Amino acid sequence: MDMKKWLTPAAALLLASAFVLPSAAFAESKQPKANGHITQATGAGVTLKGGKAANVNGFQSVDPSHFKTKLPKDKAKKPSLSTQGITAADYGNHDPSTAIYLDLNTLYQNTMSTAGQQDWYYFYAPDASKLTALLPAMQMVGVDYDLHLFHMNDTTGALENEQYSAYGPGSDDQVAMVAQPGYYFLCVNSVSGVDANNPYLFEVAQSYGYDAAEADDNLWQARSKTSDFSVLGNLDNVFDQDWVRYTPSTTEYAKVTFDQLPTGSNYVVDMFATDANGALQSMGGLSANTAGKLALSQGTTYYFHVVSTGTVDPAANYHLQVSRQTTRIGLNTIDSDPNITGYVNYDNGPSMYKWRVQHWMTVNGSMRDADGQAIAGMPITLLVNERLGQQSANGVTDASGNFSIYLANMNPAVGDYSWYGPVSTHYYDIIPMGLGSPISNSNETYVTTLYHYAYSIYHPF
Ligand SMILES: [Ca+2]
Ligand SMILES: [Ca+2]
Ligand SMILES: [Ca+2]
Repeated sequence: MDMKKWLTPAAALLLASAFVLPSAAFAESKQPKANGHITQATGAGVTLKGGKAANVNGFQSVDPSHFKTKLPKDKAKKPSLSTQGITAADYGNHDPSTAIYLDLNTLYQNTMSTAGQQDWYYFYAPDASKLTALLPAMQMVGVDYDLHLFHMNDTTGALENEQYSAYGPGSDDQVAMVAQPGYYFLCVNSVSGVDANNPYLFEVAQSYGYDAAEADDNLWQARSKTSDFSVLGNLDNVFDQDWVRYTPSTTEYAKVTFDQLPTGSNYVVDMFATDANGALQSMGGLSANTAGKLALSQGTTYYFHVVSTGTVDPAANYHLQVSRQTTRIGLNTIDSDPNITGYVNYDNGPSMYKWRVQHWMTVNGSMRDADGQAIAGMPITLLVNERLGQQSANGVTDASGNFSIYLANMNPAVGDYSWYGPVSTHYYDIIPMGLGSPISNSNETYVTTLYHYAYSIYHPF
């Protein structure tokens, strides 16, 4: 079978990033075009949809004996590939009881007659295996068909374990199911528009040697992970897509590693963030044996999507890891009113050096990870607990991870403490100051104390 004639080209895998991507590994290098799999999440704007309601009555009223009688394969109703551009034939298979028998690993085509129509098929899985149903996107603008896959309960005849793929117009649909021997049903549902002149193409592929996370071939089948996860999986067939879902419980700075790949493989992992409208926004991707670091926001759902852009090696695993990285905020200098600014000691002990401030202050520092790598574009908040109230100001790290935060109007100090100097007595407060970011946990904020200068009184001797 020549898969290429019905595979859609991959869309751009890399779009503008909404996230901080400090590692060169995340740079906008072109990903190779996919040609060995169906690409369904074609970049930004794939809206998450729930499964479309199909023929609910039909799901529960299947008589298995009816289908067993059809086991001599009803080839007469099978669309013939020799008839390319099949005309708008209506095979009348619009509910489960009129489903047409399919062979596995065989490419079919059929046409929808009217919008809202469902076409039903069934097939037999002779052994324990993985089933992958494929439905390339319709080319007519706005026409959207979805896929629903069911196992049929041999005893009751009910269609169970519905798995679906409900990507929007222009996106391929694909859904997988780990199967035991038995009958399975496939519904192609025209959920938006219809193209009565051009057929839809579809196939149910069978594969073995799949990983433990299957079936995970689309968003709705994505495996949910918690913080600091590591996945060992494989691509068991050329269409296999492995989706992982991750919603951080706290905002974090994470390292994404994609390695231990089969020799010579062209596996990639694409990353997406779900926006406020539920649409996926591409964050870029990683090619083989690379890693990158990025900030992940609390409560945002991220998806990781592993595919091959070439061949697959079912015997070899890939490794995908997302691990939280520690971060560190460093203080360089604090500038303040020129009359008092400096790093001074108001005590006899060498450990009592502090930055002295009055009227205003500018805090200069940097943010880095445990590897010393600069963290760019990260908001930093400055908090100062003056004796007369708390103040705050904000800044953002630059490309080198440096920040400079200006606090314009400080309150007067009270003068809790005094220091007897050679010419005058200085009165001042000791006040705490902190620096933190959304990705800093409590151990990773920077906290120190300052001398908040109040006034001095001259003494001649
Ligand atoms: Ca669809
Ligand atoms: Ca897999
Ligand atoms: Ca998969």
